[in-house]
Amino acid sequence: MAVVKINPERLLSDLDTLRGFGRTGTGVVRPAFTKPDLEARQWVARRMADAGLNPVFDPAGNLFGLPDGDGPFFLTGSHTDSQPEGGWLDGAYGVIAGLEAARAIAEAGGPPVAVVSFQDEEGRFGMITGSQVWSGLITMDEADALTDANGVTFSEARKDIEGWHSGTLLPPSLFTGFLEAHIEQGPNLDLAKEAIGVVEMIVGTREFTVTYRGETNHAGTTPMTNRRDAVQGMAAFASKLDERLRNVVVPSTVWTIGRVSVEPNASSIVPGKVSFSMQWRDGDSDRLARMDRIIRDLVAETAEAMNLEMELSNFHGLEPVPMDAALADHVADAAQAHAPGRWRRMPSGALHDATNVASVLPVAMMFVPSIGGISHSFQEDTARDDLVVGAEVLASAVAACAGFSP
Ligand code: HGY
Ligand code: MN
Ligand code: MN
Repeated sequence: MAVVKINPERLLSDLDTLRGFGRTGTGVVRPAFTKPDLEARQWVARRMADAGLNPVFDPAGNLFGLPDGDGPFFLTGSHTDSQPEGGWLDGAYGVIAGLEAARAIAEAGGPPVAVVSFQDEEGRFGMITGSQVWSGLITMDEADALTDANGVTFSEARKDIEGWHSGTLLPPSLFTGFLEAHIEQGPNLDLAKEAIGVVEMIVGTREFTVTYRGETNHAGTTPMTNRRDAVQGMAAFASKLDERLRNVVVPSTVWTIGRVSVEPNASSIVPGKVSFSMQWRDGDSDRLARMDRIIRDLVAETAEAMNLEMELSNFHGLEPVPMDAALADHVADAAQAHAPGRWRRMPSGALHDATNVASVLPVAMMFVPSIGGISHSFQEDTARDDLVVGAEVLASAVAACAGFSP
């Protein structure tokens, strides 16, 4: 495996600069289309231009760094938007390591490589929204109707980039394949003291919002036997869920109630309404479907038992996606070259833009370790040596995917 030399100082310096946009303690607050996100996007565009790439925004806010010429080009990158409370490397690592790979390959006399920062991977408005639009999996109109937790629509939010974008989506035919580097966001590599994960597949997910409506009432004068308490309904549902899923799930299956809103949300009022997100993930489509049935039945059974009205809304779903074997083998070869014996093939429990891009291009992914497996948290971090080794592996793998061996 021919290796490509990167510039570690340049890589780390760009990562540290990107961290400054929306920096909050050790993490970042940079949700899609917020001021820090837009400023970060403009800075990444400038760094793409510094690397000889032409920065192009599309109407969804996806930012591509395109080489001169007609292509097609191999594509690498990830996203720079963050969760409401995000880590400094989630997505950002793949964009900057991708930019470093493109620069290093060009400096080694290799072929031009394109770089992308997809918009709203973290789903402020939906679920990996920017790459879903770019891959043609949802229309721009469907995306525009999506709203965030405060009711802001994607359409309203993207008005801020009105004058930036080219007006059209770049055709997937401009690219030959996509390789995304990302932090693992889980504990496996860190525990095993390994440096690289070669991703074999990305799990699928299902999600919807459950709303229970009961009766708002006085917390002091309403007898316990006379209440229609929406929060008690959610509690009853949650307390039975693990047991109901026991015979369907496997150790790698996960399910989460992550967002809860209570109305009127006051300590002296029996809550008449609760809305909560119900999300589950697994590598098997059939298992996701069986869990769907069990979860819906338990939502309804609990509503019935506690005299609550129920509503399901905000449905999102992604099927599990296998990585392209040939591209994954290039990643494995590069891992062996740069981190011999310190890499493994593994699934991704996190969702990524590669899931959507796989519908139009061959894709692969690679991971670097997350310290303590922590992510989607201000505490997210990766050792700087691991950041460098990962970028070396990415550059050599992208070179091989692009048919170049220096
Ligand atoms: O939720 C996810 O797995 C991704 O990090 N947005
Ligand atoms: Mn991510
Ligand atoms: Mn994330």
